[in-house]
Amino acid sequence: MRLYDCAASANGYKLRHVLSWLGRPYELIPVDIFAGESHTPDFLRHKNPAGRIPVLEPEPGRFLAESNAILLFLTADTSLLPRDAFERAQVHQWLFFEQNCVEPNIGTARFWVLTGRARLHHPDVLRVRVEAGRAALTTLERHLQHEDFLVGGRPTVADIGLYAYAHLAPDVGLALEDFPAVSRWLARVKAQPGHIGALAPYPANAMVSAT
Ligand SMILES: N[C@@H](CCC(=O)N[C@@H](CS)C(=O)NCC(=O)O)C(=O)O
Repeated sequence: MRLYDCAASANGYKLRHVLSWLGRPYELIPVDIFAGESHTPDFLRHKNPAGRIPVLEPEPGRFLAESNAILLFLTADTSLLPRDAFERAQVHQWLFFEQNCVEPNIGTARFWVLTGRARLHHPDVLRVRVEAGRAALTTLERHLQHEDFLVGGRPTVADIGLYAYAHLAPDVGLALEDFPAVSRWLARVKAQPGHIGALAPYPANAMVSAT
């Protein structure tokens, strides 16, 4: 099994996290997305027509993109994906929420801030993303005030999917102290076996210069 990935990607982090949690061996194929390696004709034709990582190659010649689709594929038939249809749908609920409300806001704002792209936009553009990220954390806080994990009172792949960008919120100025139930949940997920530690920083070729 191969994972096409970039060490600075939090979408990729989800997959490295779940693969470590499940103890599944894999070959990591680094893709320099900042040098255009995910937009070559071969990558677009065979790996992901969207030109993005992460991409999983579970067997030679079959490629799957979209981090949360890959999470669901990797956890099928494991204890991280509930067998009960309703609980499974709740896992989907949180993974859709992640792609709709968390990743495009906290993830995009963080990318802009940490690579110098924030200054290329009107300040309101960044502010809107950060405030939408705050709203997403508020949603999580409301749910986690009453739950130890997102679904069914035990760790599932939903926790892995949501952990990736939620734990990075401080990078865009969203203090986790303002979200105590989210903070306790992040610590609970981090304490599970297979935790992989910090995400790599953006590489030098991701940065935009000040001039
Ligand atoms: N919704 C996708 C987003 C993937 C994505 O945005 N990947 C970024 C890195 S985190 C990427 O490959 N960017 C390169 C590009 O768009 O050219 C997922 O969850 O996998």
